[in-house]
Amino acid sequence: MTKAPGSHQPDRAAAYDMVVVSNRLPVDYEEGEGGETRWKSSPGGLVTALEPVMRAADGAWVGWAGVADREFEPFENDGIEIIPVPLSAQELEDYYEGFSNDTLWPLYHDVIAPPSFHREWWDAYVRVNRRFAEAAARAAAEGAVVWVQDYQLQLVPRMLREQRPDLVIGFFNHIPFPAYGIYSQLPWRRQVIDGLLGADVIGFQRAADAGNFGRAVRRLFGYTTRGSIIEVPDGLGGVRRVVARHFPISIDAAGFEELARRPEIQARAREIRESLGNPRTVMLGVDRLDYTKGIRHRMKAFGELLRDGRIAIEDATLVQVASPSRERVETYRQLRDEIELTVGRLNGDHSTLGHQAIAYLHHGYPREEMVALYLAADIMLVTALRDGMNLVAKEYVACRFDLDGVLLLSEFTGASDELRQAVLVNPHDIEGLKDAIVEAIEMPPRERARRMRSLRKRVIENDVANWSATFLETLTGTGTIAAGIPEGLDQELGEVADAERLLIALDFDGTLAPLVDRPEDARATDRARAAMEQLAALPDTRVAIVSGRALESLGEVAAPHDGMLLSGSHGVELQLDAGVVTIDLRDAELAALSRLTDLVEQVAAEAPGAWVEHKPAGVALHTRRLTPNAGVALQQSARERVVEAIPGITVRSGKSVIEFAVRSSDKGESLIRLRQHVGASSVIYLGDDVTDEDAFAVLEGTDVGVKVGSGKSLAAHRVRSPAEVAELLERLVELRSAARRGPSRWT
Ligand code: GDG
Repeated sequence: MTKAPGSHQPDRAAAYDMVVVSNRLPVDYEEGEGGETRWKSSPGGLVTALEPVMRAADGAWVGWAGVADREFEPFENDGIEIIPVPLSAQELEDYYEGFSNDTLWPLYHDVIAPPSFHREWWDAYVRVNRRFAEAAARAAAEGAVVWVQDYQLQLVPRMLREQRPDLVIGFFNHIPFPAYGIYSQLPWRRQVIDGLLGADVIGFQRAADAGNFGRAVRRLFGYTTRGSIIEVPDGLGGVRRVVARHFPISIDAAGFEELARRPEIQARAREIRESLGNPRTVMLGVDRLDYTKGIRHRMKAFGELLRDGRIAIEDATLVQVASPSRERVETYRQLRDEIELTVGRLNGDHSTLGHQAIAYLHHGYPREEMVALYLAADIMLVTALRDGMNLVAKEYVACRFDLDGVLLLSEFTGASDELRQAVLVNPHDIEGLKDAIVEAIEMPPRERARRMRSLRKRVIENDVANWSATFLETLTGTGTIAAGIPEGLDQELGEVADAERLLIALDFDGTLAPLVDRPEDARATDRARAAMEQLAALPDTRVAIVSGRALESLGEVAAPHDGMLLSGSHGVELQLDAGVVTIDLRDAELAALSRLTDLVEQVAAEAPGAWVEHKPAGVALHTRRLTPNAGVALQQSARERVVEAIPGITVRSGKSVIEFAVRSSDKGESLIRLRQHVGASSVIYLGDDVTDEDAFAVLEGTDVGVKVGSGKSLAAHRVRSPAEVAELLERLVELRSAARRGPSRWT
């Protein structure tokens, strides 16, 4: 390999707090006229999203420069350190074109094309993944966050963790994850999953992808999964909790809209329409030339509509941008031939001298031209047979600030989970597709505007900055939380308020009640109390308080009204409609409890200000009145003494409290029992403490989890403080009352 110098020599001792690892770097290599190295930024959505985070966090990007058999020194580009990883021409063939694009890509897209399995491709995949992992390990500072991108690098998380257990590791899969029946064809199915499980958070596009992944983990490894949590043995007798969840990616919506509002781009859009002969309807497809995109299906539907006379050639043109892609992979060459044959036939059959049926463009275009095309198109055709997300659909919507245009969207795209107001289609159903195209052509302007307004709301709210912030927040637990109820949460509350039977479960201290020095002084805010009473009075609606406090203490501070369900001592005690259910301790547990009580009382006596709370199956040592350092030291000493004296004891740390229990139970188990008791079809859970994570972990499909305050969390939403909790409950009263006017459906 030849070596070329970068634009500057970095300090090799430099270490970065945030490292992104992806197959391709966000810059393209170009050779200057005199043979010198030049770099051109390639401004994709991921770069736009991560740039501010990377600059603020002293970030580095590890990836391949796009040219084989060359080595480049690291260099700085726009405030981000670029660390190129070299690939030989042979590795490019085996790791990238072979294993990534001819094994994994077709397999993960539901075998639309047959995947090829070759052992030498796999060997190259392992080798190259190791090289990326080593480069990232060298670049990362102590405790840094490393975010690995996409299917080409699935082994990197495990390899990184083995070298650098101090790192916080995230992974995001941009393409689908298939059902087990398909995934299991992969000869290296265990190694790939094991590679991914090296991460702390594994992100997918759709909830269905995360579900497929969880099932594969259970089938292949037998690990326990609870909601989005996978319990992975840590090799030391304990478990590491890995989060596998959906984080639907998005685009720089404001950036696209800004381009769309430029007068010169609007002029260009008009020019495009004119050059097509000003047909009544311009239809557009924009895709990498890939067999997953359903380009042939849309052409077939369009061709038949012309043939059957449902569309006249003077009235409609299909513009198809098919940007060149993976041209060295045989399946892609064949696809190009087939598509070009289809375009030729269709144009031959239907075009006239004045009107062309399909304008087929096998080029890449600058983003400005893409935006002009989006503005020129009355109908955007996204007919993918399988697509992780499909950003083109979101880009079209972001550009249509004029509220015109119809998005026709395949239900096999990730985007269709969010963009419900599009005209949704099954691209395999050619008759259905034809009807949908005609429906789109004939859709009245008011209906177009109504749908586009709602689509735009979704794309603008969940833009790519939001996506990366949500992912990183789950990974690291940091981020600032604004006052009030975030838009996305409000929308989900609206949806869940329609549930047939709703359970609203709330933690007490720090959630309903602001934290105070003396636990006996804690009280729920007046607004929260009032809203809870109103909610509990509504049909098909139950309210529960789920606390770590013993039931007795909870009863005193929460002063629950009739009909409220209570869970105390992390689920050891439950107060359901039929009375209090407490677990009975066995003799050995009773003996352990008495020994435990003595020990913890002794520890507490050593530090003035510490106190012990007694619970049915354990004790809690509170250190809130001590200085933070003294509190930590006391908890540590208690932990050591108890664990040594009582084998098998359950230990749980909370905010300024350490708890020991002779019978383990947690808020997750408690929430499951409450859900069953109530027969709830949906659950809302709000909590602020680490012990509430067990409850978030058991939330399902349409449930809503809300973390109060900062800190690492599995909850999909966050609010700032108990004041927002009260506001949220009041909002829920409003939404649920509107949804539940009429007689109770409770049985
Ligand atoms: C993968 C997943 C997931 C295309 N032609 C040109 C051009 N493009 C841009 C589009 C869009 C992007 O390329 C394509 O993104 P998609 O999401 O549609 O599809 P994939 O390339 O398959 O991406 C996909 C995505 O990763 C992100 O996670 O959504 O499901 O398959 O931005 O505008 N851009 C320019 N000229 C072109 O000719 N400038």
